[in-house]
Amino acid sequence: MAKEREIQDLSPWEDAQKMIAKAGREGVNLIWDRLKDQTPHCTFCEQGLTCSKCVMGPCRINPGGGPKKKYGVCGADGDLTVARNFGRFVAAGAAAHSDHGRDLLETLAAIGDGKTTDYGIRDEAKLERICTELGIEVEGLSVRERAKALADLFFEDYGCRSNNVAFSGRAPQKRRDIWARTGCSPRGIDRECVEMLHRTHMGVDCDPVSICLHASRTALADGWGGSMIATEVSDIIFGTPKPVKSMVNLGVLKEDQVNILVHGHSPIVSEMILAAAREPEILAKAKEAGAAGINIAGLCCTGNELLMRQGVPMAGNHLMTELAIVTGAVEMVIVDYQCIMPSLVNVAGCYHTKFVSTSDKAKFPGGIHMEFHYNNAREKAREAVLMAVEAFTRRDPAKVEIPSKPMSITSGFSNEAILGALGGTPEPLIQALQAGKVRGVVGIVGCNNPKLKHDHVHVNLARELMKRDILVLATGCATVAMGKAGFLEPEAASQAGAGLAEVCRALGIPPVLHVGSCVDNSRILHLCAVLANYAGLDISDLPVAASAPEWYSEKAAAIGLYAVASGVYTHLGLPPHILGSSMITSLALKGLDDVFGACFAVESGPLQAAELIDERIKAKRLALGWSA
Ligand code: MSK
Repeated sequence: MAKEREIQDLSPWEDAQKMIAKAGREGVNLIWDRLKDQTPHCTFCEQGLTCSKCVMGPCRINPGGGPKKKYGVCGADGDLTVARNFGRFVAAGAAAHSDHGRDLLETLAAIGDGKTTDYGIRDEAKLERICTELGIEVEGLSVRERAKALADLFFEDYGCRSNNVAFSGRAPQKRRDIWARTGCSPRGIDRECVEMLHRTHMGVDCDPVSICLHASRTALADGWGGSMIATEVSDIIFGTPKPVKSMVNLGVLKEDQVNILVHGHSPIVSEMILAAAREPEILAKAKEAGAAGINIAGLCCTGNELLMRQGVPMAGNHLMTELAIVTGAVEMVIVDYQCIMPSLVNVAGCYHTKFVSTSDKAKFPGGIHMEFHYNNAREKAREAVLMAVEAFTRRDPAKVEIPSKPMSITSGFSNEAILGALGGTPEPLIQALQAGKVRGVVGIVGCNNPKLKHDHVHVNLARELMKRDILVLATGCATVAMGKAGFLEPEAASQAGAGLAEVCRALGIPPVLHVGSCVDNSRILHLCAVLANYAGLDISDLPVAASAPEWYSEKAAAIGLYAVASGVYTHLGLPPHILGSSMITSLALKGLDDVFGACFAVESGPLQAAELIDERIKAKRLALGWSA
């Protein structure tokens, strides 16, 4: 069992610390235990210098180790090996986001074709707006016909397009010119991912820089393609978020209720679970089982989706997923895909918790698989919720510990909500930026990583940026950290610098805005484009930055790269596995600035990271002729 001091070093939060201690007492193996078992890591892998892409190898490249291991069997050197590995890493992330987007698209098409009654269009105005934006003539078309036409247009974006993905037209012309000049204009989403696999096959693209540029193109196809489609189509089907109150941390679990945690990324399953849990007949069954009700709470990004649109409380982020089950109060964890640790099946097995998977793409041996489709989702959701009700009767009260009181938060800041708060135009934000009341805008996004103290960099970086009058937009697992720290309430304006505090108070908004899940980083891209277009600038001219302080996933790498390729300076708390190549490392930290007007910075200290970001914002402000 970890000692008290060690536990405090793992996470700053009371709920996490208590559950790590409980897991220790109850013999539950956690992510930190496994990290310890895996440490020290292989230094070749850490540096991106291993290759197992063909069976002439596997090879370990030692660029400085004399001729013997300088090259892989095929002759690839360290730079090429690192580039190939990184290219595939980014493509996997782009594929994950974009395949999530495709599921939303298939649901939209099913609505259009009249093949589902479980799903419909909740935001008809947004459907019309996006159709019109993308050149679909809506006059005379029914809602279903519009849905079908939009789905067909987006399906094209996934294919063999040789022109650009539809939403890339949102980017400023100057940005699109850069993409065209550098061969990075994103074409079909699947095309870019497949081409990356092709290029990195042995004997295809042997130029590390060329591979990195294609990685940027692949990432752009995610940001302006797959992720943006996922966000916009989710809004059309499930409603565009508007400010909503909710709660966060493990205290959102209810001792007297059936607790169901939704985990993963897509709202397709979680929205149905929520709807089923609100049905009177199902609630009656829960009462019969002795429960006061059914409590749905979120984990990770499907939690963010439900929180943004429905105000459903958040139980926790990535490093809290095992710990949520350790409370002994969770009847079911129901998942779709991405960021679901396979260990959850084992942790659930230590309690009465049912672990249910729902997608044929994401099966978990030892769990229960219930396949959800657009034509059976409501029925399957009812079945799943009733299974959780039954599990409630087998809960062991002696094992239940709900460790803290929940924190209140405000969520739901879609771009529509932000622009709405500004009176329908970006002008007030541009004016506040120009006047230096808001000195800049930074997106703090992404995951947790057990190599770093849980949420420590998220919280301390955001605190420092706020003090410096920098507005923070948060997505993904970072949002939970912000909520637990109290930053997602308007009262947190008291912790901001005078200028930002004044703007927040005038608008009644927090200094950290919850803007969604990880695909919703596309909202931030879009907002940057709206600001740049309005001001007649490129995105790289704006005093904006991004940060993924505790990232771990391939998806986060794709996000970071599409941010940089879109002109947004991006801080990472940990480096990707590229340090084995000084050429790729200096391209990431410096060279990309010459290509895209933005580059990466790596820094694990929150205050140092704030300093780097602030320096960049100052430089952008001065270049615009604004005060630093
Ligand atoms: S869930 S990708 S740990 S943000 Fe989107 Fe959280 Fe990162 Fe997964």
